[in-house]
Amino acid sequence: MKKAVLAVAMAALCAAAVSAQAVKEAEPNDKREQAQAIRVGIGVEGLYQVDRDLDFFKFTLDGPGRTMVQIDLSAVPGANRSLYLYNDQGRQIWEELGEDALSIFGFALAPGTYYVATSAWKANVRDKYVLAVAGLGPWKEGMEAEPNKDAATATEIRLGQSVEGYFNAGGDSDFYKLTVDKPGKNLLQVDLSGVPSVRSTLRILGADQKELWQTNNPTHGEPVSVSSFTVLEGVYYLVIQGSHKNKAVRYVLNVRDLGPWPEGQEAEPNH
Ligand SMILES: [Ca+2]
Ligand SMILES: [Ca+2]
Ligand SMILES: [Ca+2]
Repeated sequence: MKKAVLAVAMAALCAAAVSAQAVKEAEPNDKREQAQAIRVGIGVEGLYQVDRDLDFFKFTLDGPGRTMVQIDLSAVPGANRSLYLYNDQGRQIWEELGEDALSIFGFALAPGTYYVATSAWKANVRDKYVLAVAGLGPWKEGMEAEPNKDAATATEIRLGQSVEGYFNAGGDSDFYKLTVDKPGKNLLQVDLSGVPSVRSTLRILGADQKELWQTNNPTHGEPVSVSSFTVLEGVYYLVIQGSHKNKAVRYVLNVRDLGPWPEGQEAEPNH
C-alpha cells in the first residue's frame, strides 16, 4: 500500500518534472533537415499549426549497447494523427496512427541519432501535444528488441531461454533467431503464452526462411505450443504474430530443449 502510494506520488512528481522542463517546438520543422534536437527524458510541447502540419525532432542515444526506448505522444482532441520513428538515414522504423494518445514502446535502439515526427490531418492551434522520448535503461538478454519484423533484424533467442515481448501493433510480426549448436537431431518444444484479446500465430522457418511449421490459435488470449519439433544443427527463425496490439501484457516465448531425438519416434515436421 505504502509502496503504491509512493509510486503514484513519484509518477506525479515525474510528470510534473517533465512538463516543467518541457521545451517548445520551433517551427519551421516540417522536414527532416529542420528537425529540432530534443533530449531523452525531456518532453517537447508542440502544436499542429496548419492542416497536415509535420513536426520533426531528433534525439541521440549513447552506447555502449542498445537502449530500451519508449516514445509517447499525448492526445489532442479531434485530431487524427501519426507518430513516426526514423533512423539516421531517414528510413522509417515504425509508424503509429490514431486519434488517442500514441506510443512506440519496447524498442531496443542502438547508439546513434534517430528522428521522430508527428503529423495531424487537421490543424489545432488551441491544444498542445507533448511528445516525450524516454530511455528505460539498457536492453538485456531475455527481452524482445523491436524493430524485429524480418530475419535481418531478428531478436536472438537461445535453447532453453525465455524472451518477453509485446504485440506492439495489430498484426505485429516478431522474428526470433534461434541458433541450434548441438550436433545431430534434437527435439524442441516452443511455447508462446496467451495475451488477452490477441489471437496469435507461431511459425518456424529454416535458415533459408522457408516455412517448416505453422500453428494458428483460433481463440483469442490462448497460448500456442509446438511440441517435439525436430531440429538439426543450424539457424531457425521463430516468427510470432498477434492479431491485436496489447501494451499492458507481454507475451513469453520459451524454447525448451527436449534432448536428442529418440530413434523411431515420430518427428515433426514429417510432411
Ligand atoms: Ca507544429
Ligand atoms: Ca511543422
Ligand atoms: Ca513486438
